[in-house]
Amino acid sequence: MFALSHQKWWMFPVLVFVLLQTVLSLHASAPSGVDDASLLYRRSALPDLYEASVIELQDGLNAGYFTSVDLVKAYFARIEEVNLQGPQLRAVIETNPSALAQAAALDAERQAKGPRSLLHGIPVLVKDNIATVASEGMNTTAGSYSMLHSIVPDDAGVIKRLRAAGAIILGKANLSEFAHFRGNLASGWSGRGGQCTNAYFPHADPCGSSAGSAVAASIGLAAVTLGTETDGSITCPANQNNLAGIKPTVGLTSRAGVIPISEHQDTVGPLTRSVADAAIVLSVIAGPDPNDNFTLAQPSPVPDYLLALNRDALAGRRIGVPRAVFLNDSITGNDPYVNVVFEEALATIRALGATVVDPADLPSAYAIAHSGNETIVLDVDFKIQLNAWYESLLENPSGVRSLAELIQFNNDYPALEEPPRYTDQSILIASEETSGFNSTYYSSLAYDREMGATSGIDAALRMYDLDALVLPAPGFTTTPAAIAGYPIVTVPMGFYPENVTIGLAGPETVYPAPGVPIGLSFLGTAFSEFNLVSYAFAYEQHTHTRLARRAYAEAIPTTQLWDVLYGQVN
Ligand SMILES: *[C@@H]1O[C@H](CO)[C@@H](O)[C@H](O)[C@H]1NC(C)=O
Ligand SMILES: *[C@@H]1O[C@H](CO)[C@@H](O)[C@H](O)[C@H]1NC(C)=O
Ligand SMILES: *[C@@H]1O[C@H](CO)[C@@H](O)[C@H](O)[C@H]1NC(C)=O
Ligand SMILES: *[C@@H]1O[C@H](CO)[C@@H](O)[C@H](O)[C@H]1NC(C)=O
Ligand SMILES: *[C@@H]1O[C@H](CO)[C@@H](O)[C@H](O)[C@H]1NC(C)=O
Ligand SMILES: *[C@@H]1O[C@H](CO)[C@@H](O)[C@H](O)[C@H]1NC(C)=O
Ligand SMILES: CC(=O)N[C@H]1CO[C@H](CO)[C@@H](O)[C@@H]1O
Repeated sequence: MFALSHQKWWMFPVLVFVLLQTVLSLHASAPSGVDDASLLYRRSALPDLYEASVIELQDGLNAGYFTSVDLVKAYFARIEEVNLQGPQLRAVIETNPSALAQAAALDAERQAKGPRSLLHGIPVLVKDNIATVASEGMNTTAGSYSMLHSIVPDDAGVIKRLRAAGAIILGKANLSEFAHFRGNLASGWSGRGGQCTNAYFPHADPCGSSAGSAVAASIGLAAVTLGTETDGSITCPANQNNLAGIKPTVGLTSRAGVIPISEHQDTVGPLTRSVADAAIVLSVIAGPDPNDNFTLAQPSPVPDYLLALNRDALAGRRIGVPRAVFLNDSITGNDPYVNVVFEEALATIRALGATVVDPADLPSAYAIAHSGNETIVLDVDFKIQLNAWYESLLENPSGVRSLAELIQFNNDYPALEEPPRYTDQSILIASEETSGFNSTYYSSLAYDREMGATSGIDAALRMYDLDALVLPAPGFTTTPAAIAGYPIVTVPMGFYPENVTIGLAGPETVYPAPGVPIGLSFLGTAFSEFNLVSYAFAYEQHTHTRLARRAYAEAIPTTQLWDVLYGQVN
């Protein structure tokens, strides 16, 4: 079945909701001299930015109800409301000083020639490890002061694709510094950005490393956002912030211009409020890039992932549950409630016509749980690739030109990079101690491939004749896909109950906590995103879990397009 009719269908409840809000609050903000009926009509045509989909925004832009300039102003105001004021979510590190001018140009182009794509004039926030040319006004730092004011040689490959599609880069999102490859630090903390926190419970862990991207998407600080994953950094924040997230196959989306951990595992993907939005973004950012040769091996052409949005996609499919290790709380460390909601999700998947094959264990499950080979590969790759990153910078006022100098820089500027309780840089040090590619490295790399793919995900898919695997998103779920370079698509599954035992996640953050979201992940073989997106969409459309719970009141920004069009925001 086809995508757009469904999107119209599920827009309906949102429009009713907006209409109700309108009726309730119209008199409070109606400008004088405009009659109520016409205002009611105009206001009801505006999407609520907390939940607005790309299609709704695109419809409003095409209908002339608002412009991209209005959208950028509204999102800027929303960022300001909750980022440093209010609950200080610290989701956004900086905003784009050129965004309004870009929006105006894209508005004019829409008037003259129509939209270039579904992302024309749509504001996108990207993780601060994704490069944007400095002339535009923003830094690219992975959250580290060692790269402040540095000049990158070019836009990242995914940024070039976003710009070509007409998207507006709204700003840079906070992250776990160096994509959580610095030390034993709380998720969502960076020297430049401070501690990002979750919008579903005060001071809750946002998970990382794409923490700011996820928190921003969860409460509508941008239409959609981009994150990166090496092992868990898109799927875990998607899971913990009530979002759809796609961790693409390594080599589907370009890593050129992305501050690296490892070319063997890094990948760029969307974090969005719906699977449809994620499919729209992936369709734009996927594709070959001569500057990242891993992308040259992908199947051609890039699928139109919108065609995967089929509500009935799970009917007749065989979905496996790799129970050993991945559903064992004493190994995953998950709160027992995760498995409670997961069993309910399995019942839903069965009810949608799939055969749930349970268990469908990975032959390599225990080997993966006990292996240290992933760390060996990442430590070696990071040093080589980060050194190359510093060398590639056209200018770097901090003077840092290598990993060794980064470690020294952090120690030299403790007020910036080693404030109390955020001092650890043990991963940087372990990586610095490696000595390049040798036989240990190559055998670890081969072992990872074997455990993740051949004796792992691919073995289970083949042995049980499966279309995909399914697991709760938190815990150990991401590792087989990480070491195999395989995709994961995550969707909202549930929320921790009010009586969950609150745990500590970091010096300023808690997890689990009441109301914090829990996600469901679909896993598959290389380049199976199209099918995984379809299963995630079917599950999402029949559960609508995201809509069952909103962020806590103070974490919800109040500025709407209405305030830009007729109110105080300008
Ligand atoms: C980088 O960040 C600094 C400090 O926030 C800011 O002053 C500057 O305009 C930003 N952009 C560039 C390109 O340095
Ligand atoms: C990419 O190019 C490098 C050399 O520039 C080569 O060593 C590597 O094997 C290539 N990788 C792929 C996946 O083509
Ligand atoms: C879960 O893991 C623990 C620790 O490795 C092990 O003792 C236990 O037998 C496992 N449980 C199951 C059901 O496999
Ligand atoms: C890495 O994998 C090899 C098998 O190739 C295994 O013998 C070794 O113990 C593993 N290393 C670590 C650190 O786990
Ligand atoms: C390879 O290098 C690592 C450090 O990067 C070292 O621990 C390991 O012993 C080396 N292996 C061999 C076979 O020399
Ligand atoms: C929370 O409440 C539910 C019933 O509402 C109960 O089944 C569960 O055991 C309680 N959990 C804790 C940790 O108290
Ligand atoms: C856009 C924004 O709010 N940026 C802030 C991010 O955090 C840094 C460090 O606290 C502030 O200096 C920025 O103003």
